Amino acid sequence: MKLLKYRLWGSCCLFALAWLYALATHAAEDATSAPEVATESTGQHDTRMSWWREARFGMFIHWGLYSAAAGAWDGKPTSGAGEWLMNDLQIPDSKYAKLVPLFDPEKFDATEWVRIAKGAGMKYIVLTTKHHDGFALYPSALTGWCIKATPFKRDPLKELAAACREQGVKLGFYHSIMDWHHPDYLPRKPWNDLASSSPDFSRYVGFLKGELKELLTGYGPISVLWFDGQWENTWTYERGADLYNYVRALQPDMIINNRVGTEQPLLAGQHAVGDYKTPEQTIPPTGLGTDWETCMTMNNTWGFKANDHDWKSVEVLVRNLVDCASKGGNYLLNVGPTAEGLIPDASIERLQQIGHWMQLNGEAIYGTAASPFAKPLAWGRCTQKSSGKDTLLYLHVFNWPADGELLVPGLKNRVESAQLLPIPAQAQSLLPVETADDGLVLTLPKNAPDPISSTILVRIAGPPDVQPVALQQRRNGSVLLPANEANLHGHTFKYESGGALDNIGYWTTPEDWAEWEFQVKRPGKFAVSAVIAAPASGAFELSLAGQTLRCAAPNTGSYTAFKSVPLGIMEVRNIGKAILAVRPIENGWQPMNLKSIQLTPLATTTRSL
Ligand code: FHN
Repeated sequence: MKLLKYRLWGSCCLFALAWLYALATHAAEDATSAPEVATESTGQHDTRMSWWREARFGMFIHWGLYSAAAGAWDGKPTSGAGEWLMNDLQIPDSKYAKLVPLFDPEKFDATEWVRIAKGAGMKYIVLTTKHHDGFALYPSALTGWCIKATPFKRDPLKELAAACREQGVKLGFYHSIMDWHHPDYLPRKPWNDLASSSPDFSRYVGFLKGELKELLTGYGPISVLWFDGQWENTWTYERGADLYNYVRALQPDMIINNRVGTEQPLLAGQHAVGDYKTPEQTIPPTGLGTDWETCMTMNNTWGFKANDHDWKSVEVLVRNLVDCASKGGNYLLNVGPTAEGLIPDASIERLQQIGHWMQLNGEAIYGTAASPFAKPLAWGRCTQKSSGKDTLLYLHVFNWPADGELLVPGLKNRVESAQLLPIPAQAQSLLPVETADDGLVLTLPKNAPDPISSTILVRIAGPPDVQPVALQQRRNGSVLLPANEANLHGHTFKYESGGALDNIGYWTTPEDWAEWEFQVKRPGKFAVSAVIAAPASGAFELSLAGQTLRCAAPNTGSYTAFKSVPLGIMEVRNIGKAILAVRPIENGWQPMNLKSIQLTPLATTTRSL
């Protein structure tokens, strides 16, 4: 009996020692003093970022236990994103666990996934190793809430890492700071029925670091660490800075996004932590003055949802990629594979078409810098890269000019050459270029090589020299007044840019009005038209050179269904400055998006300027 008591006493002591050691270890790893964020010289930073800036285009993969739910629970579809099912339907952890036996991705083929990404022109992949539900997609030694508990006894991260190495694609890991399952995570979710009675957030942070150590020492070089779920108030500046240092020490060449840092307001002496900014589901109107990457879904969900068929068109996706690059950013486009391990066909179809475009135009994206033009161009976007003493300007033409003349506004450089991509191996196919007082005018073939975005490579001498220019009448006498050149008077409406957007939007206040100032060299009568998108018909007034025109904006079906609408005839009698204004009509006004106003000279006055 005595022996038994001693054994019992002995094992209690051992357990207590082990617990104290674990506490000490986790606590030690959860240093919360305000550490100096890992410092490096600008040159070292640029070296570390260089492959990422060259890449411009990556694949985001949201794959986890939630994929087995496919966006529904007990037959009830969730209205939110697939990976937020547990939160949105307040599913208790103990019930959510019924997904575990359903996650058995027998059709998972890492080589195929990487082939699809590479074929689309994507240079890196970022895979969710753990999303907010806390389920680790790899066999962790720190928790049973991981892939070991499922029927799938392989390690998808190991297979993906090998496939990425094999095909020369960089591998990144997404890892959520927020954890709806771990008993020590705070704030505790009310539906977490497994949480411990005495949660210890520091112990959770020690666990989080333990997971990251497994990931950053077990799968070879990891190129990107994509943190997320940093917005709850338990995640402080100190913890973010400490975690940044911690993971940088494990893989010094790795790039870490800004979501490692807290969302709480920074205090004096604190600065944003992380190597790049991460706008989500939107493309900023201009660059962000630092490295940035827009992440975006192809439909409306990150994690797979069987009933989400709202897929973006290839046109929108390609133009988003171009738009990001033209503003000095990357585009991280998401796929949400099924629990079987398959990327949805609709995603694959789009990625294949994007890949075809990239095969012909990729040089205009990879390794490029932001446009030298202060504003988006009326006909599309521009990217650039230097070439010896020259600069290569890549003109991405979304809207091919009907009259075959493309104005590159304000560009003053000498042009060495201008030609369409892809450059044919045989004869030179140089485009005629003329210098006008408002920029360069390229004469283009009648048909656009690609209806989504055609690329013109213009080699100019020296760095770009772009001067501000007033809007002018074109040589064929027409005048284009684009949204981004409007003077906006009001506080509600604004110029929207990003992806397919290039318009005056949020015009919900009839007091707001817009005007354009432009130069007329040859007066005369003009047919006036506008490119408008509106979900309801409304009335507005045009004024120009002392005349007014009451106009009807049609219901085009939506704020993105743009149509060219004839508005009427107006006359400009004098050479020089003219001002055209658009004002809503009280009572008749309905919000509309306005892309541009066009003045086309009537036949009687048409002759080349
Ligand atoms: O809550 C997540 C969401 O599920 C998804 O992972 C996106 C992707 O960036 N990040 C968070 C929302 O901002």
